[in-house]
Amino acid sequence: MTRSTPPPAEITEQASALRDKLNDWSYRYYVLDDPAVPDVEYDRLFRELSKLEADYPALVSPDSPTQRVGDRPLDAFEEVRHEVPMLSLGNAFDDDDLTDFDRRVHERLNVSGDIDYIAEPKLDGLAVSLVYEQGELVRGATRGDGETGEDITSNIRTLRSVPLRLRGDVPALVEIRGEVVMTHQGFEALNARQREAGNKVFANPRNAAAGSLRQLDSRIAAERPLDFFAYSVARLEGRDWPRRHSDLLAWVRDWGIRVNREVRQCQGVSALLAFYHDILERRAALGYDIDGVVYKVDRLDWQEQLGFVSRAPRWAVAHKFPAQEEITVLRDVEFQVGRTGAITPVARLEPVQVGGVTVSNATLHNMDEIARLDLRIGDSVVIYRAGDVIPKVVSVLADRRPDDARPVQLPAACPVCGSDIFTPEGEVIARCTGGLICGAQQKEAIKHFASRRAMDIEGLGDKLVEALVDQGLVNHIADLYRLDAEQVARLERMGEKSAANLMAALEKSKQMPLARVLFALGIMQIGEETAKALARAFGDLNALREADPLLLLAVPDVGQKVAQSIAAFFHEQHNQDVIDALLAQGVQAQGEDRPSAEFVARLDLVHLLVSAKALQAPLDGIGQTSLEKLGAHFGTFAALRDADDEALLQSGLNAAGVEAVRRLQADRSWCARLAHAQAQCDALRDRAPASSSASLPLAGETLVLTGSLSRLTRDDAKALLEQLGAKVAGSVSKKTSRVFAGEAAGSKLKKAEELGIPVQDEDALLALLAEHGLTPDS
Ligand code: I6G
Repeated sequence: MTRSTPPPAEITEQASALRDKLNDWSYRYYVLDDPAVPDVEYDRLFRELSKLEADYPALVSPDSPTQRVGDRPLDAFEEVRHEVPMLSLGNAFDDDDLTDFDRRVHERLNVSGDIDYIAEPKLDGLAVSLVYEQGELVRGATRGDGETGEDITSNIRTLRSVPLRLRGDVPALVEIRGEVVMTHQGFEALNARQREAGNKVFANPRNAAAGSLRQLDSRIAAERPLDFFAYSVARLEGRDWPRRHSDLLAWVRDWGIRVNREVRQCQGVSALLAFYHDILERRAALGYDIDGVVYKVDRLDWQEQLGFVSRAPRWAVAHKFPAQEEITVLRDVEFQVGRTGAITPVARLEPVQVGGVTVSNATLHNMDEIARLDLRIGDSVVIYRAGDVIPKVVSVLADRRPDDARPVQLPAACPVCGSDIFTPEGEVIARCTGGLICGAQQKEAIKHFASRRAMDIEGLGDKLVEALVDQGLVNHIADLYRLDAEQVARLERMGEKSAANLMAALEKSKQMPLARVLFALGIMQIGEETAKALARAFGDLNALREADPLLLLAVPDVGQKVAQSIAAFFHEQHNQDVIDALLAQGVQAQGEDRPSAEFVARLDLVHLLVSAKALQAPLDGIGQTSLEKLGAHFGTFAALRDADDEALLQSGLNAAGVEAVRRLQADRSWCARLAHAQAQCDALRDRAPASSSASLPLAGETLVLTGSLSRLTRDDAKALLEQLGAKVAGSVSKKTSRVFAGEAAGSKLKKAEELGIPVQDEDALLALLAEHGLTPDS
């Protein structure tokens, strides 16, 4: 197919049907608040349409839902003159202001009795104007100064809650006004992404929405979680105006544009006040920031009669809520330890009222955030509190900094257990390394240890762990094995039988394989797969717990972060003590006892040097090829350490390489470390089996299991296949060699078929296992 290939009629129809369906689903989702299908189904059809449009570019229409991805960056936004100015609203700050407003409306209209008002939340976002001609979105603009705004059409087109084409019976022209906001959820997710990418984080959702709408590159705007809510119609051509504002809002909805679901008709001031208090109470749960509510006289003829005063309508008023931002003083920063060992700085503040609540603490996330804010103790800070979200420090008022302001420092030791604090390479969150003994982490550590995929201690559920710790019977995992049946039986809701069962389960868990025990220790970054790889490589716990990170880096899939996390864990004496206690209680941690031949084969001098360089040894200016030459020439670190210039040149190094090795030779601590690591490698090599075991029957195969199996669990199937040397992956890719599909297999099966990967059923799987002497129960 080429760009010029005209689409066949049935393809054109198919694309049109897909577009209609997607637009209809968007309408159901955004306007009716009644999703027709799960998101995955929307995404599936969306991909289908994208594919058709990619194959036949002539099918692409400007109002296709696929045309929301953003366009080329602009140099600047064009100016837009608003034909009907975008005015502001007068404010009411209390009940008296509101009563005055209602009295003025009565007086001007010269009417008595309750007035019909339309009330709705006042969203704290950015006012925008949307112009639709013959139903098609032709322009989106910011408010600007009310007279002139900026043309942000390309950004507005990326918002899924803004239809590119109106539905139903549309007027020749309509200009709709409303607010663009970012939800709390969208805001938190965006800031998390920004933080991760080392980009600027936004102080509040309003700033984030404003920054996103003012992106000259609409592809960036397209990735920002922005939402639109319409609140009025400014121009209407080709049809008569209705009688009421509420009729207009109903039309807007029918045209497929979202109007806030909280809009209500209220008669008289008392109904307005009831609305105000109801929304104020539910403010936190709305999911987006609001700074008040707006009341409008419903009858449009009355609106016209009332007119405007100093650029604000006399027929509407904004009833303001207490502010969500306040200024206060940072008294101190304390550090809290989370259940997973994450160390979080917390701001202790001079108490201040924010949004009607007294705030004296705020989160600071991590040390990078403190550096970004340039925060010192004693500073005046701006606090933001969105709904029931924990308040945040969003900025520092640097010009108010007192002379005695002090910098914030991360403590060297965990404030709960005194273990070292460690910030993994490339991460911003500092962590306590006392995973096994830290009081803040103890319950989580024990629950994880007992869990099914770890030590699988049946009967030791979360509630029982809580009770054991709360009663002081267990402080760390090794204490579990010191429990006796009588102590346990005395606990609430435990009887002799349950206690005896628990004792039996604990006894059974002593025979767990090394990989399970490693996983059960809850070392940061060590999931089940890494635990298996470590167990396979080292074969026993003692070699592993002493290993230098240089050796750990030779284990498949272990990178610097993981290696440093393991080393930090075992470096902590408390953790070593708990492991000793576990072993003393009879926990076996059974491995192969010997390191694997493949692992040991990797532990040569080249590996040590390459890893040392990665861990910042003074080897700058020497590349991989030269390190390989050194490894091949000298064989051991001892030989390299003693080499003179001549020997180094003989190995094939150039002058810069020689200089680099000289620097390494002069670095006593690196020399000692490399010598020690070399000794560890030699010891492992001595214990390794002579030949490689890579000749397992399924070595080199990557398999995927999908659907439900009836004769064995997927976990068991995985374990058995791995015993035969296969890698069992979680998703299908080009690397997959075959797929075993049980009942009701879904997307993985489909993908395998698309990629032409062989698919077999459960019988074939069982036959394969049986062929190699394995049965589900073996
Ligand atoms: O700034 C505003 C927020 C909400 C408004 C507004 C509104 O209605 C819910 N309505 C008007 C008429 C104006 N500003 C001028």
